[in-house]
Amino acid sequence: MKRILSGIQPTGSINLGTYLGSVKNFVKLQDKMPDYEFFIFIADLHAITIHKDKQFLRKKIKELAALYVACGLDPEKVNLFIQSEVPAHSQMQYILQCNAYMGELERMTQFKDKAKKQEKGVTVGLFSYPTLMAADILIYDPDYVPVGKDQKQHLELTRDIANRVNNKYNDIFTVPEPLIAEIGAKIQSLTDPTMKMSKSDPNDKSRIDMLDPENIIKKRIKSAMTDSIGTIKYDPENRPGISNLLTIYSVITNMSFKDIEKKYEGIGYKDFKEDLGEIVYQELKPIQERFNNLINSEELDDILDKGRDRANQVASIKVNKLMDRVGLGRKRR
Ligand code: ATP
Ligand code: LTN
Repeated sequence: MKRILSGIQPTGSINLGTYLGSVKNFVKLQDKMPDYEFFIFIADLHAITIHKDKQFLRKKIKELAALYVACGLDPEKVNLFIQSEVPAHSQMQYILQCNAYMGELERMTQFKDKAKKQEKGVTVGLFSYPTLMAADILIYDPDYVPVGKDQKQHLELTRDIANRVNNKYNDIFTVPEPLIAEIGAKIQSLTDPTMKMSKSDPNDKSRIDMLDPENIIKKRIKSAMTDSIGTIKYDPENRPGISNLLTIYSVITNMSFKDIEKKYEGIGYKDFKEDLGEIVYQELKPIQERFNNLINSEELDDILDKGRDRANQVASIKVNKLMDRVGLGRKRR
């Protein structure tokens, strides 16, 4: 059976950018591609590449799990699991590190951006992060990996490593394709529309979190940065602010930019923003209700147990196979 795999780091509260650029897309794919086996995980090992408080990390892992399900991922169709509960990810990472070069990792723009922000020094984990991501992926032989645009470079590196290991060890990996949504692959910050909406942005006003209450959701949209032109027109190069709001509108309603522009001809930002605030709130409200029912439920633990068991089953076979090809230990029987 063909496979699709992706993951998100539990580094903070999930925001509208991650939801529209990533989770909503997983849900669409799960329904559109019933012939594929899905693996969607919580990348907690990735989260500790930059120090996290223990209580905070535990809380965010659980929250992300509940949000996945609340957003519509169906545990009957998707294996949902926590990365650190599948030891093969770390084992596989080590072997891949021995097939990746310092120069390749030094070129990663996410590493360069994040390294700049570290006051207490850059960990080796942050540097080698893309090899863990390659391990996450290659273990499961997925055909497709749905991600936002910012992960494209990591996917390209994963493909390079896969090809290199395939040449050395007799075609052991499927070389995966990224699946990047045409619209919504990059939702920008509400306060600086030239930057992506990110959970690690210190300015809370830059984003809408999935669990934000109605008044905050509407306030954030109302105060989102636009320009002084005043017309509702999609033009990301010259008018990133209003274009970002149009993107959010379009991904949620499935309306094309042209249709939205037509609907708001002669109407100003104030009314448009009021409508958009309501649209975002109506999208998030049922998700928040489901989240509240799930977060402390046994059901959630059962889902994660089942996902972990299936992931371990697939992953341990793969890592043992690679260890045999490399010549590690004694031949496995
Ligand atoms: P951090 O800020 O901690 O680096 P992040 O929010 O940038 O985290 P993740 O939560 O790990 O990143 O991203 C999960 C998925 O969501 C990835 O596929 C990523 O490409 C996508 N994503 C994250 N932010 C956005 C955004 N603003 N627009 C579209 N997709 C996004
Ligand atoms: N690096 C990704 C999260 C991530 C991931 C993965 C995505 C870790 N492992 C494997 C897809 C496949 C991020 O920061 N968004």
